[in-house]
Amino acid sequence: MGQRGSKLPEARVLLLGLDNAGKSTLLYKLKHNARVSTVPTIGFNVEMLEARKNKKNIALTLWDIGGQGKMRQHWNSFHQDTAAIVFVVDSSDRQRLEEARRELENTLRSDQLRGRPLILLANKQDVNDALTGTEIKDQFNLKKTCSDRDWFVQPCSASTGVGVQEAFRQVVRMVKLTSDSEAMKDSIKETVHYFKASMRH
Ligand SMILES: Nc1nc2c(ncn2[C@@H]2O[C@H](COP(=O)(O)OP(=O)(O)O)[C@@H](O)[C@H]2O)c(=O)[nH]1
Ligand SMILES: [Mg+2]
Repeated sequence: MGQRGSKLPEARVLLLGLDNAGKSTLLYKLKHNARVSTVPTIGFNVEMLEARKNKKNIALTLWDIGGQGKMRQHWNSFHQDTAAIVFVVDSSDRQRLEEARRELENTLRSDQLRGRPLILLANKQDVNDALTGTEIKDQFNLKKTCSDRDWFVQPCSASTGVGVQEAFRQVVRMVKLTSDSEAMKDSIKETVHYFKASMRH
């Protein structure tokens, strides 16, 4: 009769973004508040973090899925039951910004991610000349792409830790718990809306 029995409401958070964006660094910064040297993720890393939401303890499971080309085809299998999407961008890599934008748009097209909140992390803000959160928001045209979901842009540096706790708090705030009746109602509404739309075709 230990901890195992006391199951907390759990929310799955997907950490997505191109390879080298800083997903693994961010995950370990959050988990251990430490700087660790990461290796390119093959497969995935997962960590559980506890938080408080609506006066309840909840457990967030953060899934850091390998961003490399050959893993991307598996992203879909991770989409099910996702409560929030965290998309990490390397704000200092202007050359791959367009690739990141396309990747995000593809991700958001997934049926299983419909209506899920998006927290976009404009990472590597410690690098000179990095694009600001606002610049990335505009370049990604988030207002338009995310008209059907809650979204938020958080500038941060996974290396120095600046903005990382704020990002986590924002995830907790925006995450939809399925045990939370309001979120459940939203999710039912979305499903009904979806069915109605597909009946018209
Ligand atoms: N300057 C800087 N480098 C970072 C930051 N976050 C990650 N990195 C570096 O970027 C590289 C890729 O990070 P990693 O977490 O492995 O990226 P992933 O492929 O998205 O998991 C590593 O060399 C990290 O040390 C950051 O905020 N600032
Ligand atoms: Mg990684």
